[in-house]
Amino acid sequence: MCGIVGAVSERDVQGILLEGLRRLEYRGYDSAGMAVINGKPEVQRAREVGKVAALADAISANPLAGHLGIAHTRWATHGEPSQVNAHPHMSGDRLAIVHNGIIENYQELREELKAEGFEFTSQTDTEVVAHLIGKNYKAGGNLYNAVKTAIGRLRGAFALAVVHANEPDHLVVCREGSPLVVGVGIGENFIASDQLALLPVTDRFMFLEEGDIADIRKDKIEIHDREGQAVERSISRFEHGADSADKGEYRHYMLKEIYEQPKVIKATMEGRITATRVLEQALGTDAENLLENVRHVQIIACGTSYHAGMVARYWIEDLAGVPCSVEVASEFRYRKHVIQPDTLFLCISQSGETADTLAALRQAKKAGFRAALAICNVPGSSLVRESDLVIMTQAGPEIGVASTKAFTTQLTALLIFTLALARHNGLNAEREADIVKAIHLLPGQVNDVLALDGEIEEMSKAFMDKNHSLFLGRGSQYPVAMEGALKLKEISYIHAEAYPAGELKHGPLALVDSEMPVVTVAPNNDLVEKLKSNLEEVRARGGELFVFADKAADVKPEEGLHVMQIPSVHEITAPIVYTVPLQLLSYHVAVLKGTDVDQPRNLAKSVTVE
Ligand code: HGA
Repeated sequence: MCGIVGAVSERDVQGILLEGLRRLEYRGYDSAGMAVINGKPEVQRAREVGKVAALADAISANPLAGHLGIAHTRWATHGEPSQVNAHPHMSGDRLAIVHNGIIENYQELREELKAEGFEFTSQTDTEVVAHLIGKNYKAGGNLYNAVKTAIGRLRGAFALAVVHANEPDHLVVCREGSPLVVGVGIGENFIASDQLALLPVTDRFMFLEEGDIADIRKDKIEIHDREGQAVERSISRFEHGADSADKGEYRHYMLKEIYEQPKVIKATMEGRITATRVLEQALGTDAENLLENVRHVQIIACGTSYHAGMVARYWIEDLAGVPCSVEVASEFRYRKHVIQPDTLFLCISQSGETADTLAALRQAKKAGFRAALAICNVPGSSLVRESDLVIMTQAGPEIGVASTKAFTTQLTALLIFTLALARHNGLNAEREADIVKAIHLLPGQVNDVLALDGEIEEMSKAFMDKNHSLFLGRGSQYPVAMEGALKLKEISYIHAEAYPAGELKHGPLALVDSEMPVVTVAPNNDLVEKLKSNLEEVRARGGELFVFADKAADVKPEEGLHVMQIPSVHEITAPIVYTVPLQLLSYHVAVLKGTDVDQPRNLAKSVTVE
């Protein structure tokens, strides 16, 4: 997704902006650009399709220099990747703007501005914002007021940074649904989509809140909230290592990555949902067109990503009413298969280089399908390059071999995708709003579960000397049980099997005795009463139960029945929240057993071989 950088300083800002863009490359993008103000009456601008290196070459051939500037890496949502669509966009030759996000009502605004004589040179929604601000500016405002008035008319998700050659000593920025941080310097200040972009110039940051608008000068930062009240946002220091590939304060990468989940789930939803709606175009310029004609979804993945796909099948059939099949890539690619007409081929892979998944995609391309959608964590990977639509998870580098944050961000992305597809298939606005609100609650709810870490560590002692275990779930929690079992196998080497709870009596119940711990996930959905009967079946055979249950599910602890209460969550988002205690359980069992948590025996992170 797009990246924004801006700077106001005594020194020339061009190098700071370019380095910032390089550091945002990981987000994925198709073009890059920069605008700088240097005392001349007009803005200097450079834009190139392709890499930041191409922009750097263009700038070294035609240098831009100045004390105030904004820059951007674009991942197109409105209009193809091209030089004319690349940011910054301008209104006249003095006002320049960079934008991350989507303006939902851009068509209507564009018509209105065209009728007033504004000329458009791009197909982007961003240029509409540029002209809207330009119009307010001409009407006699200053830049700050012009931006403030303009954002009152915008619907969607956006972070904006705006400069005007007549006001060469400040930039005006705002955020609503897309990320933006202010980097605080000494005698200079900065803004960016992500702290990482600014680490060469500062380690002090202010996080703008939704609806904030800020006036950034080299020696002053003024922020107003949505209501127009002047507000202070506290300054925090970037903790070295908190985001980069080092363990920081954590004993293992896996634990660090489990704890990063509230943050990365938030990053994955940012810019893709408003308070009540999914922004379909955040899935790609062609999303609307492609999704309108999807009649079937075929999900292909391996390992943990396969479990994410299995959860998604419940969502897709429930919310969109579209038939969905899920298969592991290594099976799919070696059997004769029938691809239904108008199938969306959905591949999920953390690395985007999983050999079996890529082979399945390439094979399916020959058989024909409507479009390919990738859910992936690595921009520029083969999977991303070879797919028509892409949703990047924003998990950041995942070092632990056993996947944790990649899984929960895949689920977040898959739920957003499902809502977009469901809207084409009759999902009403009220139900969409209900689920989108539940998505917004996820970071806080995952934090609440992380607070149970000490209790889960205590629980893990019961698994230390066991050789086998069962994991049970029903409905969309069955794949969560599968993922829990996979984590325990991978890092503690305890044999773990997952079953849909209703299958117990069809075989695995024969295994249950006091040496077989049985882990169960029990959110409060319409299957909970049935699940409770399954628990009785285990209890009656002397099996020891470890149940992660919603308070309202009313599972009472007793001899041999350990209950960990999970805060109440929406039924649809429950699989994301319930994954986290199972990750922590496996982690603590592995630590107690003294295994190599981050690099379990025989396993590799990115499975690039068949
Ligand atoms: N809608 C704008 C910005 C896209 C964006 O934020 N991508 O991550 C455009 O298409 O240029």
